[in-house]
Amino acid sequence: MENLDIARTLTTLADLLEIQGASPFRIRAYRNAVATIDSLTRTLQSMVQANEDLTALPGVGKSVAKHITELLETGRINRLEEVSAQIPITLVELVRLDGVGPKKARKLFDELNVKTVDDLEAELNAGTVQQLDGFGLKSADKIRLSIEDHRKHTGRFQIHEAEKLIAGVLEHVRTTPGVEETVVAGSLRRRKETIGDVDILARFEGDGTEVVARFVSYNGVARVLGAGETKGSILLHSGLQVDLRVIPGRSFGAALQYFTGSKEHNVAVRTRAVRQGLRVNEWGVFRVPDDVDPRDLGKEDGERLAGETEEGVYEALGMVWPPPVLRENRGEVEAAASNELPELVSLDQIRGDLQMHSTWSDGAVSLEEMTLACRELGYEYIAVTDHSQAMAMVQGLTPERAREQWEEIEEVRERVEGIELFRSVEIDILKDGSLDMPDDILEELDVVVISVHSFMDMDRSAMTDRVLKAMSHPTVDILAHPTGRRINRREPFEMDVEVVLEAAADLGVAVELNANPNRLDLKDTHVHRAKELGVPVVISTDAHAPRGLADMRFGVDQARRGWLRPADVLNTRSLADFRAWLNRRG
Ligand code: DGT
Ligand code: CA
Ligand code: CA
Ligand code: ZN
Repeated sequence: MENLDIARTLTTLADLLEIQGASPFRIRAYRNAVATIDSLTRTLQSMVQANEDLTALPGVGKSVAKHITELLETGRINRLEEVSAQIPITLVELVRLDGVGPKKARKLFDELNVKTVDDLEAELNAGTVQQLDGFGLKSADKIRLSIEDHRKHTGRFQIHEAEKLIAGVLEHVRTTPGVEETVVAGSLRRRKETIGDVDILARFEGDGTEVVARFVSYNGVARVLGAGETKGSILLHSGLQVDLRVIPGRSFGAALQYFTGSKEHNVAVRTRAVRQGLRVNEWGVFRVPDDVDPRDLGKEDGERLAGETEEGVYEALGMVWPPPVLRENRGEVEAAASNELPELVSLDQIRGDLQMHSTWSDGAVSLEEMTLACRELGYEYIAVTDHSQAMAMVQGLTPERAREQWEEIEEVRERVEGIELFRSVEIDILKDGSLDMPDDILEELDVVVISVHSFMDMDRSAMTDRVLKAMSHPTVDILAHPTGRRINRREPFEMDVEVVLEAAADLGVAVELNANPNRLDLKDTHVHRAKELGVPVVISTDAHAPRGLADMRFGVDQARRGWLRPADVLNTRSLADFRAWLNRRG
């Protein structure tokens, strides 16, 4: 069982207890433990096996440690079963809807016997929810929208979740006798922001039955969906499906090419091949004799031109190898054929991080600790961007506190050598498009980062105008998480992204690609458009603790999916060149 499965089970228990009205301290105990588990680099399974004391982990007390051990040893938590005997476990789905908290879920259950999202939708349609105390028309509308979002998203996993869930499976397959190589294909290899299912390939000669049998025996399996000679399919406890194909070496490259996809990319590649009198399939590239109808051919008939390596497959088709992140049929097939693929940005080229938070607002550690953690990563410069005062619930900076923070910045600059710490604030774009900081402060900041955190349900033209007005303030450097989306949780707000990007180009404002895997905002196709318009892109983590700084790689993946070269990404510049950009307006 993976850490993520354990974290999800504890979250379910916490949600149920909260619906039940349990003590906030108990609930917080579970949630703190979940936060710790999320950041662990080792598996709880291995810790329990080694008889380690789980209570040594921050936020993990005796009773939570007992639950974890019980779950790992028996596959269940007794306490969870007791609680779910009293209130239906399906209510946790309701709590996760925007607009329904634990109290409302409880009320819906008590008064209307709503147990599932489907029940809730039926009651909304019947008009009964609107009549409950504390609901009303407006909140009913909001719930209706979040049900729609929920429906759209169920089934796809976020990339970081899929990565964590798959680690144990991969290890299990990799250590199977006779397996020479194990690789991930499909959308996860293309680094898509969400993953439907995970496709893995194992290189193995001969009958694959035993490889598949071992694959489906993995201890995280909730259900075996299929097991044959060359392929198997499993469902993990988390609901993630994993497909395995067992492939011999002579076809491994062709299979990798085929199962990496995307389907659209493959169709375009195959169409090109047919024009050249060639046939590509998951077993190789073959020359089709002129007088033969390809439909009469067996899977490996014809003269074999390639199949062992992926590079070989593309080469046989007259193409250079396109990085998997580009394989979406967005021009990469033609570019690979004319050797005009872009040289993509990579993680090691990133020289700074320009959005993160400290204890001055909602971050977990001090300005100095964040700075030290960034120096550890080898960065040359950073901006700690605490929130402005409109974000009152996280103690956003008033102008006075911003000035106080500058004093601390001075001290940190003196103590920490080898990295430049810029003066910065993540300034709220207020409802009318003005900035949540007076001009005298804005003028003295090194990096002005602006973003929307409120009134996200404005109509499209009002939101577009609001952001345009904010960007036109002459001190603005970076528009952060421009569309406000939360993957699988909140749709982007209504806004004309094209108009905003055009304005950014005119005004010399950069746009952020927020690397947090919950955001990835701007998304890949939008950063591609930014590049076309010549708008510089900044990849920032928005870290709220040092471990969040490691999210940079998720942002870089999306930048690569958007065809960005190092020159398109502002924070690949050297400190001197980045400073020159900051002074671009003279
Ligand atoms: P996902 O799982 O929805 O996140 O997306 P993928 O791209 O991983 O899709 P999946 O798992 O259905 O299939 C894996 C790869 O297999 C896909 O990217 C390309 C290849 N493939 C699957 N079905 C077809 C097909 O009907 N035609 C072609 N040409 N390729 C296919
Ligand atoms: Ca897949
Ligand atoms: Ca699949
Ligand atoms: Zn923000």
